[in-house]
Amino acid sequence: MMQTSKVDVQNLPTCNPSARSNRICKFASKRKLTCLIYFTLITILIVVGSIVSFYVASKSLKKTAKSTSSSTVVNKQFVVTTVMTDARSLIKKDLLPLITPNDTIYGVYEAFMGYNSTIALPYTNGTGQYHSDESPSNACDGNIATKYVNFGRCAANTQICGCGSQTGLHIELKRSAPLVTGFQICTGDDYPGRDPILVTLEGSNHSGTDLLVGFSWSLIYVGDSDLKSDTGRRRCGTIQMFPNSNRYKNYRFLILSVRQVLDCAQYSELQLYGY
Ligand SMILES: *[C@@H]1O[C@H](CO)[C@@H](O)[C@H](O)[C@H]1NC(C)=O
Ligand SMILES: *[C@@H]1O[C@H](CO)[C@@H](O)[C@H](O)[C@H]1NC(C)=O
Ligand SMILES: *[C@@H]1O[C@H](CO)[C@@H](O)[C@H](O)[C@H]1NC(C)=O
Ligand SMILES: *[C@@H]1O[C@H](CO)[C@@H](O)[C@H](O)[C@H]1NC(C)=O
Ligand SMILES: [Ca+2]
Repeated sequence: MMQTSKVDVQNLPTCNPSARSNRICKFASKRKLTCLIYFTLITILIVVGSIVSFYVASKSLKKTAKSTSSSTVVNKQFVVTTVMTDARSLIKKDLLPLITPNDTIYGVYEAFMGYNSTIALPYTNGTGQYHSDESPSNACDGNIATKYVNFGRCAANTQICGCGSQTGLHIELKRSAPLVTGFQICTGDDYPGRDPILVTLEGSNHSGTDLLVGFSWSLIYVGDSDLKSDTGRRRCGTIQMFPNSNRYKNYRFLILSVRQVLDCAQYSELQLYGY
């Protein structure tokens, strides 16, 4: 759950009224209650999504999972877990890292799965920008010592519920449309509160400015980043695997929530895995 203990939620600064309204949060800083509702809704969404995708995965993978088909007395949860483990160990050994430093990366904000996004620019007045020394390409340079910092619609040093969420990047891959079946993200050098916790991954075969339009994107994954328990700075979560049968040329990775109410989201690396 969200940790808000270090932030006085009653006395959060008010939001910039000129900024575009947040589709799911509506500037939840106004009230602690609204903030709680925001995160409760997201949590429900993730739980339902996870259950559905695990159910679908277990159906489609049952044929290949010989070890479980012979079991007679097993509860459903056990079958699902075992099938997924088998599938993961089969898939993982041939996985390729798909992003290279030659790929084109665009930072975005005001971005939510299925909706339009806005291109983020280098930090000027601190609103809707990424840090000029900590640009989107830092997330895909293969170097854990460099990070990508995005303030979303917030100004630096504000602490408003939702800062850093609805930020991210989209990538135009140089390679021909791969099948992505996993991703991995790594933490930055400081502020555990900025770590992405819930994330989304979408794919698209559109190009150019169409990639800023929500309809261009199809959802591939919504859920955990695997950074929920903080294992330290400049550390990577395990590869998060998911069922997917659609190849795409371009990918959009967005943050739904970060660990704490702070001014931004940050991560040192994002890698996609597949074939
Ligand atoms: C990046 O592009 C350069 C120049 O086209 C090429 O030499 C290099 O092999 C590419 N690197 C990767 C990792 O694809
Ligand atoms: C920040 O800069 C952007 C682009 O230069 C501008 O559109 C926006 O109004 C500015 N915001 C504030 C709060 O000054
Ligand atoms: C999304 O972008 C498209 C193309 O610019 C625009 O026509 C549409 O109105 C936008 N939708 C929203 C909800 O802003
Ligand atoms: C995207 O394009 C690639 C080839 O460019 C194609 O193989 C793939 O099926 C397309 N994806 C979808 C979902 O249509
Ligand atoms: Ca990096």
